[in-house]
Amino acid sequence: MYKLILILVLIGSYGNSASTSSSFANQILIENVSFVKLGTYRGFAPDGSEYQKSYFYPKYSLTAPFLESRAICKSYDFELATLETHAEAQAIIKLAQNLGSEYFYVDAIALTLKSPTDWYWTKSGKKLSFALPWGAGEPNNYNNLNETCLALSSIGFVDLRCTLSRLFVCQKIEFMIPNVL
Ligand SMILES: *[C@@H]1O[C@H](CO)[C@@H](O)[C@H](O)[C@H]1NC(C)=O
Ligand SMILES: CC(=O)N[C@H]1CO[C@H](CO)[C@@H](O)[C@@H]1O
Repeated sequence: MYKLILILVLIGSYGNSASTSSSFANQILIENVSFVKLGTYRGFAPDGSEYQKSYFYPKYSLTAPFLESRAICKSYDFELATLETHAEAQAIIKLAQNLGSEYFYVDAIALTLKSPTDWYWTKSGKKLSFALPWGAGEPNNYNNLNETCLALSSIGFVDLRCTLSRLFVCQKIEFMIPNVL
């Protein structure tokens, strides 16, 4: 119940004002999201843990602002995608290359505009520990629009204004085997 209330609050504050949908309509939309599997990645985290996750994006070109994307992933027991390593970041860009020129939110936000390194995963609060494969000229804080959210595209990562409705990638961690040696 608590979770549902949180989602409604987020939708209320960040609902897509470009459409005529009320917050009630958005609430129904959340209940009817279906996802397409983008792919699976298996690799090693910096601490040596081996992990596998699958990525999903919303069907029917469903787009949402950053916070709403995060809430939608959560309401389906996913989380907005995080990336552990440069190798994983490159792999997900490669997967996105099949999808044309769309932008997909992932879970990071910037504390400094145009900084390629001052980005944090909102899930853990941790700073990115590797260099992101940015698109050419990115992050650029285009038109000084306060682009503090992170998205991936077929040409690399970009900074985006968090209130823009875009596609997004949710993840499901399938296993994480600690490195016990
Ligand atoms: C960007 O953020 C600054 C500081 O919060 C604010 O003054 C400015 O109006 C914002 N610009 C836009 C385009 O939202
Ligand atoms: C408003 C709306 O579209 N609701 C639909 C959500 O999905 C269920 C199951 O397919 C439908 O029965 C609802 O009509």
